[in-house]
Amino acid sequence: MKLAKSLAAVAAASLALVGCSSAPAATTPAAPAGTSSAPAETTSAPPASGPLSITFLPKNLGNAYFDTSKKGVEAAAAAFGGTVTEVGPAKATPDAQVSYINTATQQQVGALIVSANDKAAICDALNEAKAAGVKVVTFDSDTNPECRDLFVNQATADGIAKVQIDMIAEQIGDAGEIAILSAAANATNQNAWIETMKTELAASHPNIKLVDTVYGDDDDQTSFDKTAALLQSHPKLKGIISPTTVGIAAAARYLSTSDFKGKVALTGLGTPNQMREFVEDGTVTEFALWNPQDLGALAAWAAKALADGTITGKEGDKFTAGDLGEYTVAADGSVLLGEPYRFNKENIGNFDF
Ligand code: RAM
Repeated sequence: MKLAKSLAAVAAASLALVGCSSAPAATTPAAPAGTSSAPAETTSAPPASGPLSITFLPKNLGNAYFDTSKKGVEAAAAAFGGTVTEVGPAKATPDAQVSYINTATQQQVGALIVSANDKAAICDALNEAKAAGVKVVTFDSDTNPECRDLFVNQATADGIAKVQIDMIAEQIGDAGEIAILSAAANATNQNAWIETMKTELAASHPNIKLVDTVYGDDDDQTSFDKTAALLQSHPKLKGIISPTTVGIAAAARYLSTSDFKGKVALTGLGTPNQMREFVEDGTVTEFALWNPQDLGALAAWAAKALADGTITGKEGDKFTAGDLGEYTVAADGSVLLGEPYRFNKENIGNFDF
């Protein structure tokens, strides 16, 4: 059921992306977008006045996944009357985001929406931003919880780990050597998923052996080269899991013209647009993701609710995220988008992101 719901939501959003309007597939009736809620009772928080200015800070620029997330942030901001500026480093290194955070603080923006390259390295800068009244929403890749007001999570670590282990197990007959091609070595999200994947392997797949984990730094060329190196150093490799949209696309490109095509399985997390040709040419059978546009939109609505004082980020706080419906803040100040969804040759044609 969840998958069906998720499919509808992803398909609806992708239709929106190509410009067709469609009925929202959200699970709950959407509240009218842009209704300004009653101002928060007078507290020490700075009052919300004027349109919300948002600084959007991805791990790095030039990643299609974050380009799609940004569309969601912009669509939400257009609905509630806010502005969005994207800034970000060229490389996804631990402290490369600090200077952008400091600038946003100096500019006294209303909110910062950030996917963290490191859970601790940007904390001082974020705490200064918060002290200056900027609402800090992490999305996609979190910091330590005390450094932000809210984390907008794409799916549970358990769900993301399990879908990837299930897919590789199905694709290699539940036995043999596998490796992981990850993003940057400090990425909070990938590291959490990798830990959970190891637990899942140990618990349920005694005949699959994880022989290596390498890091492509969410850089296309580095990921491509690391794929070649993995295949060289592990001649018995039966499969690769790449839990990053940059990594899986680069690995697929390498495999597609190599002798390993069809012999070494590749799965993980990818965007349908980047993976389509490799599903169609038989390099990849199945991979997974959530909808990055919805994730961006949810982060923007969360920032708006924080700025308005509708929520403070504590467990049980509720807010409406436009057409996506109502969300409740869980423990650790996180908000969950949904479940990962699997893409394969039967359904990939329905998606455009
Ligand atoms: C890359 C980034 C991002 C991650 C996706 C799956 O685009 O590493 O943080 O969530 O892959």
